[in-house]
Amino acid sequence: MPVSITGTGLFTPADSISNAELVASLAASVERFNAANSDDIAAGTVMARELPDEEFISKASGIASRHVMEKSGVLDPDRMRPRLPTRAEHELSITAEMALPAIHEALDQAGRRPEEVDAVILGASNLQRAYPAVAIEIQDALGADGWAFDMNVACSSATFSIQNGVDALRNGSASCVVVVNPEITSGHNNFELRDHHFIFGDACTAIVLERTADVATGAGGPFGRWDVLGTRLATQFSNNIRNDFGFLNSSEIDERDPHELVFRQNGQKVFKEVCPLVVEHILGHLADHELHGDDVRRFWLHQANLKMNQLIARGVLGRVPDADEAPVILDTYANTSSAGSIIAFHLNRQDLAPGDLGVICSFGAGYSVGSVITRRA
Ligand code: CO8
Repeated sequence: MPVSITGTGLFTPADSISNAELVASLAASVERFNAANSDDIAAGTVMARELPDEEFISKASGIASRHVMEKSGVLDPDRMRPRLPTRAEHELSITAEMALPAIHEALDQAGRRPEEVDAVILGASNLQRAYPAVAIEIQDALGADGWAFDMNVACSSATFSIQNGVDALRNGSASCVVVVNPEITSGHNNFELRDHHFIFGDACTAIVLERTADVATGAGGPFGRWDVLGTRLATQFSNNIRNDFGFLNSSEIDERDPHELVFRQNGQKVFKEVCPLVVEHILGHLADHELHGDDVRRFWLHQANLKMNQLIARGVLGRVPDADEAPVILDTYANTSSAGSIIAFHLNRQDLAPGDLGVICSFGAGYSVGSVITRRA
């Protein structure tokens, strides 16, 4: 049963932080930390923190700036994390708030009213709370019926939630699915260490999925209707990207280092291990559809690192792709976790012609890889 993407939406937070601003705040924080711990550092019981470098960030990652939900707290050397007002139960949660404009934009493109939605799948690395699911709160705010749930497969959450949506449409358990990926990565990034502080940014994307036979006339408008030819997911366990924040923290006997309760990674290992995994995944998925890399007009890849994307696209195409073949948005958004590949799709598909093929691909912690092969109708 054919399924189509009929709309996409994007919420971008107003606050943006340049590499220069980020490096200045971390440098001040590192100097204060090292001065406050000088005796322990001299005794070898505490590790001195190292100073960040602006040039390193742009060369190693391709990131120039990132959006965040709240900038002043992140840049305060005495805080180094966002300053978000606590909300009462009757107020809309902050992740639902960033999701709604993205969803409304996607529904407008699809030519659907909010009350026509009958499934909301929220996929994100950084779920706001244990329960009730934020997806259910969003369903309520939309005035939608049906069902809703939250899921987390780290940076691959968008493609994994798309496959869930496609499956629901195919098996008849929904008729108009919204997939939404609100990522406040700034709440779980480690802004205190130079290895991690530059990597992430905040954003939210939304996608509307429907059975092709049910699509509204003119759906997609100038962005077109995108038929889903196939989805494929894969996982392989690794501790190289890890965050031990969870519901058992307060019951654990040994107190954890706070840096274990936020994002951490062995970036070089991730780079080396994930790139070949993704290349093999995309080639295998294309081969199952009797397609090759050269048949694909555009790749909307997860946006973690520019060199990583070039290496992956080179593995699939056999040559370095240009920005038209594999668009880059991480220069101004950084790694927005699950939202990244969808931001690339949202901002870079209008110019393609009917019949053009594209691949959305996300990858990250788990490890996890997901791909969606899609064709403009
Ligand atoms: N300034 C100056 N020096 C630095 C800095 C900095 N900011 N950062 C690191 N260095 C130093 C290191 O300390 C190291 O020094 P030394 O050689 O003395 O030990 C040196 O520079 C080289 O460091 P690296 O080897 O780490 O540098 P790389 O060239 O590997 O680049 C990257 C680092 C950019 C992180 C790169 O490894 C990379 O992009 N890897 C891929 C990572 C990736 O894709 N990860 C996926 C994560 S996303 C995910 O799935 C989880 C979702 C969770 C979302 C949660 C949000 C919070």
